[in-house]
Amino acid sequence: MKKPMCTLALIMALVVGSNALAVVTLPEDDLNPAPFREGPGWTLQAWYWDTPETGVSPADAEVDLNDYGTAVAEITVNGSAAWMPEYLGQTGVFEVDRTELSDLIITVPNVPQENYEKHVWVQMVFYADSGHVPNLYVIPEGDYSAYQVMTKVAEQAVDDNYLHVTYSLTLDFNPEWEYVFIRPGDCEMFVDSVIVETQCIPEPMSMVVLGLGSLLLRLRRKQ
Ligand SMILES: [Ca+2]
Ligand SMILES: [Ca+2]
Repeated sequence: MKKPMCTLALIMALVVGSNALAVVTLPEDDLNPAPFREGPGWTLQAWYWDTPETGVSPADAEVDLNDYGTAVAEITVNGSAAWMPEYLGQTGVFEVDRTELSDLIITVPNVPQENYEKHVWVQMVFYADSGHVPNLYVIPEGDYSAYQVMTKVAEQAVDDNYLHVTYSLTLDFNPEWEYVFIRPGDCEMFVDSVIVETQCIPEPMSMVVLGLGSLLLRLRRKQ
């Protein structure tokens, strides 16, 4: 019985070791990292839109730590929406104007398998008139009828105008991909940056089966 325990300890050490080595450093606005950062099934994608090259829509993630595909941020516009190189002291800002029916929609690909739970965590820096805070929704696999409202979990000022706001949501299933749908509350919103993190949690049973499977495989190779 000693051998399996040693193998298990080795696997645990490898997992813990590789996590401890990986350190994510983002350029800016990472004031409230997801509690599940760098856990299993985790993704991170971020947009800053700070240069004319990145200040476009749709835009691939500028920081892309998503093993399952490339996340895309798109400002959908009915009237007009504009990228500005600078606005009220922040660099590279997108205007998303509800009175012009514009929204910011982020598509996040994910692990293509059935899992039993999914976490979504969003940090956003923006300015809006009269302290308005936008509404955030998660739209699983683009099905608008299945939308879920994200909960605002933290808010802090980054300067006289801009707010850093954190939103969280846990789904009780795992869509293969989702929209993070950002809609200003009946006003203009000036978005400086968005950081999205997700985590798909495998079922406890399949974790056990996976663990046993790799253990058996290792034991077999040893023989
Ligand atoms: Ca900024
Ligand atoms: Ca920016």
